[in-house]
Amino acid sequence: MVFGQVVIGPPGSGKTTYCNGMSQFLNLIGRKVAVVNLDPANDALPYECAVNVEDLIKLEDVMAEHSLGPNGGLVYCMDYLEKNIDWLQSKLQPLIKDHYLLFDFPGQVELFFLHANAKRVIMKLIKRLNLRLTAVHLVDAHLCSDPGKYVSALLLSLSTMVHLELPHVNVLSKIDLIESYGRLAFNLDFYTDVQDLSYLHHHLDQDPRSAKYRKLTKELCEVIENYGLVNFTTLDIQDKESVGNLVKLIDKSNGYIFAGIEESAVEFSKIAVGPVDWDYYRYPFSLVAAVQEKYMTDDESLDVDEDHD
Ligand SMILES: Nc1nc2c(ncn2[C@@H]2O[C@H](COP(=O)(O)OP(=O)(O)O)[C@@H](O)[C@H]2O)c(=O)[nH]1
Ligand SMILES: [Mg+2]
Repeated sequence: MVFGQVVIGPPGSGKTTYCNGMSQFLNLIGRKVAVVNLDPANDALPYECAVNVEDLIKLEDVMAEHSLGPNGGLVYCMDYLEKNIDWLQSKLQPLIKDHYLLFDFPGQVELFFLHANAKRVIMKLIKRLNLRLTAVHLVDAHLCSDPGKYVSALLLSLSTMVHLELPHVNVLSKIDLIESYGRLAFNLDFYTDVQDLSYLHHHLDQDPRSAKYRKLTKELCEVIENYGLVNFTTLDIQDKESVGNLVKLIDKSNGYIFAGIEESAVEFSKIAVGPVDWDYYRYPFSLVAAVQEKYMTDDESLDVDEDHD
């Protein structure tokens, strides 16, 4: 069984930095990590990547050749990757024996809540290579500083969860910068726990641009609350404790914490079918003797064998 993470989120939310930091952290705790760059426009990679989609296709070439803009170009690239899934599979095959995988995806969010090709790439890999993947969805924490932007982050997170159908962890990234955006309208746990969005309405009214969409925003908040799926954890990629807490969550979501359980299940079944070599169903000899002494006369005494027969 091979475990890993699908790292997604809007452009600039910190995906590439995350893959770099996360791979170093996982190395430190003894996991062999392979980072797979699936962003065909990811220039100047800070990490050493085990597989690079740019060896297959480059966004720049696609845009020039097919007169496409960056968004159309990326949809084309994902389509091309799906058609050439055998190429990716052959590159990953030697790694899956002993590596933990980190997939660095492009930031075009519509690839993950609208188009089907990125999802199909992921699903094919899961099926062919028996992967256990968690989607780690990064959203810049600065979106919390504006109620309208926060609602759009919630909506994006929800639609990505529903579309991808993977174990999913939403992350407010760059949390170390949150104070630099001014005082938040609520405590941080209001934004992470997503408990009662009705408190946002008052703040939305204060901005004339948001007030215009009051009814729409209210309805959207209700949709988000009715699903009850979205919450966030926070991340400062430079803080080991913050990364460690996130690793624990991800390990729970994709089952990494149960990775050794298959072996122990085999061990357990060996014990279960084997002969019982201890008398777990008998009263201990000392207890029987005590009962004897208390309730019975000598000639009525229980016949207790030395070897507990
Ligand atoms: N302060 C801070 N900056 C970060 C953090 N994560 C990413 N960044 C910065 O955010 C910018 C965008 O990051 P990048 O990884 O390229 O984002 P991507 O487009 O999602 O791959 C870079 O300048 C990073 O240095 C973080 O946890 N804290
Ligand atoms: Mg990137």
